[in-house]
Amino acid sequence: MFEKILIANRGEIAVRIIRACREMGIKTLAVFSEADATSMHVQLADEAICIGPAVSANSYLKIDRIISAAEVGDVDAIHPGFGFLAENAHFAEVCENCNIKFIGPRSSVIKMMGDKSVAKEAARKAGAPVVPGSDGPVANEQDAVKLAKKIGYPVIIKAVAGGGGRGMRIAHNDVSLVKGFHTARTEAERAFSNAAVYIEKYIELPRHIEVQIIGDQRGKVLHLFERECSIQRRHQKLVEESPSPALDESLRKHITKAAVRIAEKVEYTNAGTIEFLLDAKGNFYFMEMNTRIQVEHPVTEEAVGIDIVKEQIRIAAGEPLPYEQRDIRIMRHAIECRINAEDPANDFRPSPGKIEFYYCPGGPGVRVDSHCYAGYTIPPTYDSMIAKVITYGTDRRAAIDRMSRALSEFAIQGVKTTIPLQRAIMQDPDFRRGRYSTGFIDHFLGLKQIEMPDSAA
Ligand code: MV4
Repeated sequence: MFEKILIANRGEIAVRIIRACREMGIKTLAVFSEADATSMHVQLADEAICIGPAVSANSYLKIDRIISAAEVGDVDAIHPGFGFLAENAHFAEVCENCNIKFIGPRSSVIKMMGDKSVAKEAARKAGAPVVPGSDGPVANEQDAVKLAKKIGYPVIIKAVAGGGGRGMRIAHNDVSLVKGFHTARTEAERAFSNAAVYIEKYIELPRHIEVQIIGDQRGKVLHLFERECSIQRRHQKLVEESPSPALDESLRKHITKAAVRIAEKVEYTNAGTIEFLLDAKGNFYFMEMNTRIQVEHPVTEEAVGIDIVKEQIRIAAGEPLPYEQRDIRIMRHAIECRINAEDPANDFRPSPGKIEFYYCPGGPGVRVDSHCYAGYTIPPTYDSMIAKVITYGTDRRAAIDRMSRALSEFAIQGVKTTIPLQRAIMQDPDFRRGRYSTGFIDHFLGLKQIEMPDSAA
C-alpha cells in the first residue's frame, strides 16, 4: 500500500480523499493556491505545499508544479479528484513516466474516452445501445444534412472533445442544422482546440442515468448500480439519487450489464461512470464515460455501503477487489443535494464571500461532505460548492423526508445558497412520485420563480 499520497485538488473532494487516506493510515500531501491558504484541505492534510496563484491555470492545472510538489514530498501516488487534471490523459501519462501512481485509469483509456465519438464506438462494439447517428465525426454540412434526412429531425450536434453539455446544438431542420454545424465547430475549436463534431438523433426530455463501475488490475469489473441525475440546471446537477426511481428490476439488470461490458471491453481500471440517456419508452442509450470519481459518488456509497475512494486507492495499489457482484446490494435509498453559494432567486448568480455563520445538519441518516466552516471565505475563483448533503433511509420516501429535515437545519449566513430551492424540490409532488426528467428544473422554475422564499442570507 502507498505510504503517502498527493491530493491534486481542493475543496470538499480534497477533504474527502484526505479522510479516506487517514482511515487507511496513508499520509497526505495537500497542494494549494494562494487563494486557498485558509482552506480546510490544507488544515487536514499532514503536509501542504503552495503551488501558485489563485487562477487555476497557474496552480491546480500546472502539471510541472504538481509533479515538483510530488517529488519534494516524496509521494507514491497522486489522487486527482474531479475537474482540474482528473481527465487529463497527458497528466496521467506524465505521472506514469515519473513513476508516481496516478489514482485513476491508464492514460490511454482516459484519452480514448475523452474522444466522445471513439467512446461511443467502443460502447457499440461492446454491444451497448447507442443513439442512432453519424459513425464518427461529420466532415461538412452536406454530410450533416444527408445524415439528418436519414435519422430524422430533431438532431443534436456534439463536440467530439466535449462532454458535460459543452458545445452542443440542437437542430430541427436543414437551415438550423447548417447554422448549428458551424457554430458548434467554432465553439468546439475555441473550447477544446478540436473542431470535430458528430451528430445523433435528439432524444427529447430524457432521464440521465449513470452506472458506477469499479475495475481492478486483474480485469474484474463490478457495478455499484445506478444514480439518477436528471435534476440539473444548465448541466449543473442539483439533486442526485440512488437507486433511480425510473428503473424496474429488468431495466436495472440490462443497463448495469451494458455498463460492465463497456468497462470490460476497454479493460477499465479504477472507478468510473457510464452515462446513459433513458427515453420515455424505457429505451436507454450510452452517452459518455467519465474516467474519474464524480461529485455525486456519495449517493452510491450510502446506497450500497462501499467506500469508493478507498477502493480507488486499493485498486491503484494493485489490490484485487475482494468481493463479487452478488455481494453488492442496494441496501438503502440515498439522495444528495449540492449546496452552492449561488442565488437561485437571481438566475443562480454566484455568491462568493465570507460565511459568517455555519451550522451543518447531522443526526440519523445524514452525511455532509464539505470543506466549509464559520469564518471561511469562499473565493470567487473556483466553483461555488459549499457542501453536499447526503441523506439515506430504508426507502425513497424516508430519504426525501430526511433531506427536508436536514436542509431545514442547515444554517448558512453571509452568502446566498441553493438550499431554499432544494427544500422546495423535496416538497414537489412530481419529484416525490419520482416522475421527472431532465426537463424538471426548467419546468419547476417556470412555475415557482415568483414564490422563491428567503434565499437571503
Ligand atoms: C443528448 C440529449 C438528447 N439526445 N443526446 C447533455 C450532456 C451530455 N452528457 C449529453 N447531453 C445530452 N445529450 C441526445 N442524442 C440530451 C442531453 C441533455 C442532457 C443530458 C443529461 C442530463 C441533462 C441534460 C440536459 C440537456 C440535454
